[in-house]
Amino acid sequence: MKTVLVLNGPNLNLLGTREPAVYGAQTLADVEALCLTACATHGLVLDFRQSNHEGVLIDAIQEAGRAQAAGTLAGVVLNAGAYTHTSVAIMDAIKGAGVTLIELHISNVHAREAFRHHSYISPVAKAVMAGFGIKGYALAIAGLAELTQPG
Ligand code: CA2
Repeated sequence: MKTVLVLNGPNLNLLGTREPAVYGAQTLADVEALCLTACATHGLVLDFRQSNHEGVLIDAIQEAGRAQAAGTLAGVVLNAGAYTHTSVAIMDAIKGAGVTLIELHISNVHAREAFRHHSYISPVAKAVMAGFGIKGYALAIAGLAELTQPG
C-alpha cells in the first residue's frame, strides 16, 4: 500500500481555537482523523504532519520526492498556510522533488484578501483545491487515489 503525506504549514495547529467563521470549529486532530478514514477507504497509508517551520516543510517535501521515486508514496496533500503566498523556497522544493502534490486550502482564498490570491505553489502543483472546508482534505486524498489507481 502506498502512503499519502498530508503536510500542514504554519499556524494550522491552531485550527478550532480561533477564526471558526473562516476555518471551522474542528481541530487539526479532527482533520487527521478524517484523513485516516479517507486513506483507509482508498487503500492508502496516512503520514500526517504539521510544522510552523519552512525548512521542516522543505525537508518533508524532499523526503516525499525520494519516497515517490522509490514507489512507496502516492503523493502529497499540502496546506502550506501563509507560506503559499510567500515561499519561493517551497515552490523550488516541490519542483526539485518532482513529487505529485495537491495544493489545498480550507478557505476559498480567492474570495478573501488580495494577498491570498497569489500562490507560489499552484504552478508546481498537480491540482488545487480551496473552499471545501476541512472536507477538502478527504477530497484531495480521493483525487490522489484516482491519479494512482485510475478507474
Ligand atoms: O485556507 C487555508 O487553508 C489557508 O491555507 C490557511 C492559512 C492562510 O494563511 C491561507 O491564506 C489560507 C492560515 C492558517 C492558519 O490557520 C489558523 C486557524 C485558526 C486560527 C488561526 C489560524
